Amino acid sequence: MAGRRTNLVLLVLLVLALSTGLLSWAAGPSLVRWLVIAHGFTGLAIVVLAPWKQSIARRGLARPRAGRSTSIAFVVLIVTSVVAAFVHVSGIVQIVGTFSPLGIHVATAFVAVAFAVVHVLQRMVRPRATDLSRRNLLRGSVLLGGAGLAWLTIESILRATDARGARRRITGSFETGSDVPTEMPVTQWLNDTVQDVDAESWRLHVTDGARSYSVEDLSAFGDTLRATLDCTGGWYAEQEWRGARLDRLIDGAQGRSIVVRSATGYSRRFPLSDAATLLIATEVGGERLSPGHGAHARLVAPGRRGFWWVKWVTTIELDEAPWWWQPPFPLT
Ligand code: HEM
Ligand code: HEM
Ligand SMILES: Nc1nc2c(c(=O)[nH]1)N[C@H]1C(S)=C(S)[C@@H](COP(=O)(O)O)O[C@H]1N2
Ligand SMILES: [Mo]
Repeated sequence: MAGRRTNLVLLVLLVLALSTGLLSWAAGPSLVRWLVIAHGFTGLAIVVLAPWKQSIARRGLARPRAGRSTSIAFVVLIVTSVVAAFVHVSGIVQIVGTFSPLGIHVATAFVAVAFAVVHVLQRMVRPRATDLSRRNLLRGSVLLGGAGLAWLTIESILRATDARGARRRITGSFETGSDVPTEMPVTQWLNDTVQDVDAESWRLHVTDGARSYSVEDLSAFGDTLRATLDCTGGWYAEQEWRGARLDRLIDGAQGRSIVVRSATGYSRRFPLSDAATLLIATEVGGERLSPGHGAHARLVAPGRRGFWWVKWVTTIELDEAPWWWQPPFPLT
């Protein structure tokens, strides 16, 4: 019956929405645009299917049984998540941080995943070979077409009305404080706290060769870089960064990858071949970094999302592990 197929398609779309969302955070500049668009398509396809799912849900709700409250919590979370996504896309609410529309979108989507797992296990549906019939594939293309049309309609309305949403970057982020570092948000990935350390005694340690640098040493390198910090929370800022290129700090050191570690323990690992494109910054916009933005040294990682831009850097380690030997996203 048709309800079974609708549920199966929803399952595929939920998995795709979750994976394209997460992959868009991990992707580099060449892929991110396509992942964000694919994410919009899958999310909108779920919305397009809502009327069909609504009649299935009505039928299900008419027969009270175990799993009912899970299903209801799941609808509430998914609807909240999608509404928050549309608020973000429109650009009408300008909050940054945990309670930004995008923050709410992602948080409710993550919680919804847990309920989705329970819902699907409790209401398991079996795929059949005939689900891949020519007729159903045609239906699938009509659904994709519908999602594409919805996407184009939304983007055209944003452009035609010159809404703030039309000025989203390819990652979906909004410009906030470019060239005005004091207006750039201070954000942490999860639970790090701002470090406020005396500049005189502060040192950056490079483990291989046991070198260490003071703020003045780093600043004296005078390397500059214009780069865009793009937070997965949905904002970005382009700034003029100044400090020391990472390859100059580790000159001659051996290894396959570089771990850039914060005083807080937060760290990210990079391929050694990236060293010349990375900057250990001591200044932004012509001023010393503020504690919030990572004083006395923070990493500038052009083309990578904000969570790679380690703040309060105190150690740089080289070793033989490959760069991908780390959790895909920081755990603190
Ligand atoms: C957007 C995602 C989804 C939402 C919001 C949603 C919500 C609901 C709600 C509110 C009900 C009625 C209450 C109940 O019977 O538990 C329901 C029923 C059901 N759902 Fe879902 N669901 C979603 C996705 C799925 C998926 C992916 C599957 C399976 C692969 C599925 C399978 C079912 C089944 C089999 C029923 C029972 C229908 C009946 O008894 O006639 N649902 N769903
Ligand atoms: C699994 C449930 C999810 C659903 C149903 C969903 C659905 C949507 C929808 C409908 C949009 C608006 C698309 C548009 O109008 O172009 C959207 C936008 C967005 N979602 Fe999700 N999403 C989910 C999970 C996630 C996750 C887990 C992430 C991140 C890890 C994420 C990140 C984003 C981002 C960054 C945008 C903004 C894209 C833009 O500005 O064009 N989503 N999502
Ligand atoms: N040590 C440490 N560095 C960190 C983070 C963190 O939580 N801890 N958050 C990252 C994230 S998610 C972003 S977006 C940027 C934010 O930099 P800003 O606060 O200077 O704007 O710092 C990155 N560097
Ligand atoms: Mo971030």
